Amino acid sequence: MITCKNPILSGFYPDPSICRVGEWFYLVTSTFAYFPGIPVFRSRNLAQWEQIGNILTRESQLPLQGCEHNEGIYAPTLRWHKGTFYLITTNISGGGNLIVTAKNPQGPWSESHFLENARGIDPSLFFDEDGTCYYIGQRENSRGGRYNGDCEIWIQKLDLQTFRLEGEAHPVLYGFQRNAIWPEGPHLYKRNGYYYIFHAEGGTEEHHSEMVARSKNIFGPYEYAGTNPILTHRHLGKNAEITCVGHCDLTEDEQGNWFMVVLGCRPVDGKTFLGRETFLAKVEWEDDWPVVNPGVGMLEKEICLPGEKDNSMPGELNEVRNYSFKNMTDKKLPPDFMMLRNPQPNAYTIDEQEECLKLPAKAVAIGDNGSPSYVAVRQKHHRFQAETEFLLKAGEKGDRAGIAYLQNSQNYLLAEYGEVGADGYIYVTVCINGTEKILAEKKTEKRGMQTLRLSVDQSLAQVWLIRPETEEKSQCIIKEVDISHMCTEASGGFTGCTVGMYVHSEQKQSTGCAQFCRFTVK
Ligand code: 6LW
Repeated sequence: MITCKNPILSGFYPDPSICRVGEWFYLVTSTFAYFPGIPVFRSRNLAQWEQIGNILTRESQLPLQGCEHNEGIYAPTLRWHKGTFYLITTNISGGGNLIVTAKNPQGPWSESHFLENARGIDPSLFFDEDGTCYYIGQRENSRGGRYNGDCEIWIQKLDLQTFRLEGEAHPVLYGFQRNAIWPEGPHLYKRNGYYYIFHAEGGTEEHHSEMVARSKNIFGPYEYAGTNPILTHRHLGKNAEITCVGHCDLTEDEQGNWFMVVLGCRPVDGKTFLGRETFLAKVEWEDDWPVVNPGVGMLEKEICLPGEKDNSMPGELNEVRNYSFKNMTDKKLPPDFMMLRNPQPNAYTIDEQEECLKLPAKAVAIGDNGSPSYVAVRQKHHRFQAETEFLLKAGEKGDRAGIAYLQNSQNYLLAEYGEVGADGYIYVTVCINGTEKILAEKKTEKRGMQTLRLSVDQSLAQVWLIRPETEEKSQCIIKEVDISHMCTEASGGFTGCTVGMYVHSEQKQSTGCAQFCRFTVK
């Protein structure tokens, strides 16, 4: 037996989808405007997960130019059939529903095959026993009406040779008929002669829930379970430890045990900074209906799994993430690093000689709709410190480098170093709903190598200038920044916060850059 801690993926990992091939489970989540798109993880015991890559790694697969922070990649589904992995998702701002395929989940993944005749979002695939592939998704209700949550779940045959839907589209489930909004995130399974549709409902916020319906015929009519919603935390209130639970995907292990991955949030004092995270629950079947975490009916912080601890896999939540850019012979960023939209080939360099990550001072600011010099990881804890050691090689007046902490293009915090004449300055800037405000501007004693630290404790942040050689000389630049505006409840949208290295220039064409030799999050 092994104890599994929830969430299994902490931080911004929404819309999880899972599939198993032999002894390995694979898991993917959505990524919106971040690049590369769709991280892929593997696990043998469902408790310990290792990121083995990203699925959409090329601009040709994932055009994100000009997309808003909450556009780009929506909910994906990962499936395996006869030796091939299929990943289906929606690029909401760049071509709609698409499929990529691979023999190995680590890649290489194919170019995107856009499904020209598939409307809507949240696509999923189902392979029936005879090998026929079906598309199931959510779309605006064909009965007309505005896109106000009145949607339907529909199914259609899909030809995987031509990537075209074939035959008739069958709407099978509607929300408004039952006074429910946003039926979405559907997945289709077959068990004991029944087709099952699991789908989310109520919107991805605090009314989120998971429903199930079944039919002997793939195109319905589907009958909802009398026990619906089979999973929700909405009755626990907005201040429950885990909220917004819904949007699940199921898997069966080699012994025939069933599990679901599902998204949920962990607000503190009504504020969510970590976005929607991935949780695991057990599923059992009674009278051919699913029961989630029998006897409990909700997500649990810990669940007991049948497997064993896997010593070849990383621990649970990485408590310290220490990235040094020395000896990086493959010159590629670790897979958990992300940038925004479509970074150009020269967006970063790993400089072996200087043993650093080099980011150019670009005129694209973090709130702009382009691809700024921002290389980030997800916030995984309510309290954390992000620290980086870097050298700014200013090319122009107004070049700055440091740490950015980002919710979206309207809400962020910057801790930066810049030079004016012979002097160095530390700047702390906050952006609330699109309005930037400088909170601190402090002269430093020393130019050259800088170490900046951002400390976050729920909705409060501090910025420090660290003197690694004499810690007592470290200087608190600002002691109490209110970052409440960075929570999902205030900013809206689908993503959690990220934190990373950031370089910016006020000038259009700076030749400046910053060399980061270390980035630590703990
Ligand atoms: C996802 C959909 C949703 O595709 O949010 O609110 C979208 N519902 O199911 C992005 O996560």
